[in-house]
Amino acid sequence: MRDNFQIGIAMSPRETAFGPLLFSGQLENGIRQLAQNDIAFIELSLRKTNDINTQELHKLLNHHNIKVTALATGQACLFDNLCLSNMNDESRNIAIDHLKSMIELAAELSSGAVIIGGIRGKLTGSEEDKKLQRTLGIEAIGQCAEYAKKFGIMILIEPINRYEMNWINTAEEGLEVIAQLSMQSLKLLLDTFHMNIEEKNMIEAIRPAGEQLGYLHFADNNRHAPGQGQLDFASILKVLNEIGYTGPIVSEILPLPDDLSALKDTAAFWKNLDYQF
Ligand code: LER
Ligand code: MN
Repeated sequence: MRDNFQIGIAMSPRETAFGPLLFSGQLENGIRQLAQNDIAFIELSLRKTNDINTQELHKLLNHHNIKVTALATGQACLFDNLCLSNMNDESRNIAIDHLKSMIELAAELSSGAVIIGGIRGKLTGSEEDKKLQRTLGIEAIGQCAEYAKKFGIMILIEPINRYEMNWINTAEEGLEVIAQLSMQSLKLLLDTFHMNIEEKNMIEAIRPAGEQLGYLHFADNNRHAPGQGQLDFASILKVLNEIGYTGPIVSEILPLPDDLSALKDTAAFWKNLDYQF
């Protein structure tokens, strides 16, 4: 079963107040631990493109035989106010240019995807302003997806729960935007932590995504490693099998009780998996 997927863990090369990332500021240690625990993929959450030294990272990844699934981008909106729904044209264009550099970096790292989650930015102000911000944000996502085509990079739209984001909260809303833009380079990223808050029925929310599903974040309901909470991962894996999903499944989890234990909990979850479908 686990061979159907690219199993990974999300990390941040720089120390960050953004929580669900392991080994923040200790990338070398994190990569070594991935290799030692038989996990072959990493997702990198970057605030700036120069959070990493590409050549050094290449060496490290090659040495441990680890590949990058995707670059996550939310930190730029959270900490530097680079957000795609910004009504100010100049600020929004800086955010778009930042994402274009992320797309180039993803290509350099042979990573297949760039994630658009928190970098959308929260909609603010009057209802009219919010509507405009949404329209501008969707247009910006389209520009990124267009740019990504040249590099063979996938842009992943991630629905995020209401406490962190006020547009595209559910799988259905993500699929609507993907249908609206209708671009091959756009796919859906589903995160089980957010789904547990927003979806009426997680399984029935995953099913209609079908081939549009490009990526998954696995975290349990408490944002610990899968298997450390109450979510029914057997049913989730069953529906993934039904829709023929074979992409990345990345643990985006809190470093609890500590980084290494959370990594090992993820490794154990996949090692002990004995679901037969
Ligand atoms: C990012 O992948 C995520 O899941 C969000 O919680 C970001 O705000
Ligand atoms: Mn996520």
